[in-house]
Amino acid sequence: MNRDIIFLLAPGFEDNGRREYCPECAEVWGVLNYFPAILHGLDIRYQPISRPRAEMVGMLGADHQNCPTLVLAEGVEAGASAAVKTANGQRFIDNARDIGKYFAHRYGAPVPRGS
Ligand SMILES: N[C@@H](CCC(=O)N[C@@H](CS)C(=O)NCC(=O)O)C(=O)O
Repeated sequence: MNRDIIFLLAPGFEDNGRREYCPECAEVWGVLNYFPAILHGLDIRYQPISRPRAEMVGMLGADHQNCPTLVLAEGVEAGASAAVKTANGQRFIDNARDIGKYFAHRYGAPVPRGS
């Protein structure tokens, strides 16, 4: 199985003089905790809070460093509802709610309510 790549910030990082977490990354982790089978299809790559996020820049370019971002595995069908963008020949989804919709499409997880 070709694995999707997901870029997330680590659960706790130092910024603004305190420890913080990224609420949107936590939303993704909430879905993964509900439906852990999705994890088999994912390659999780933690990024630093500081920019540039070298691994993301290398893959998507400097304009696409949002976390969470999911990069679709090659050849995978994205599904009609997914907000897929393209950069450097890679297809990606850069917000938590649309990543949830993609999980529903690809892995058969429930759809986020309201979407
Ligand atoms: N609309 C995005 C927003 C996510 C967001 O704001 N992520 C922050 C971290 S909490 C981020 O990576 N911002 C870009 C940056 O820090 O360079 C989503 O829903 O996933």
